[in-house]
Amino acid sequence: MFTTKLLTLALVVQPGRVLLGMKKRGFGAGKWNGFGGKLQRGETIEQAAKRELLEESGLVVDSMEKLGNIKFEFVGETEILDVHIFRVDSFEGQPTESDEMRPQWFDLDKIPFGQMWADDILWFPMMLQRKKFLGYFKFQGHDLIVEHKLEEVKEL
Ligand code: 6OG
Repeated sequence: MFTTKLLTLALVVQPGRVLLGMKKRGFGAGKWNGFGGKLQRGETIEQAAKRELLEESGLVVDSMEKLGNIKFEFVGETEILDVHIFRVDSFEGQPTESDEMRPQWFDLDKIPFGQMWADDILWFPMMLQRKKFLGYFKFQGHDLIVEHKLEEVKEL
């Protein structure tokens, strides 16, 4: 019996660079990633994405663009992570370290894919080109992708 957990992930992009956070604790600790997390009761996915971005990076955003949805399965586990991915191009505030994340800007030709989830290198190019995408990744452990599908779509 599989269960699904809804999660958000926001990538903040500026001309020539992207903001990533070093995850300091919990799931994915030690990896650079966008900012996000679980929905709270009563929240829409977009509300959760904005709240998580604010909590983890200190940035306030007005609008975000929904670009992707990826479902992750882990061999031996029954919980599917249903991650909704947003791109943010304008924001207010300064990136600020939180308990969970240490934010840092990366030039687009120096994105640290070697220290990120293994799926990221496959969909980041689409995200950076504002293409919408749907994906499914099956992981064995936290580093090995054993199966995946990724497609560009017109609408999510
Ligand atoms: P918390 O458990 O900290 O939320 N996330 C992933 N992000 C990428 N790029 N690849 C994955 O491949 C991921 N699995 C989860 C979603 C976890 C955060 O990590 C993201 C959330 O933003 C497996 O609340």
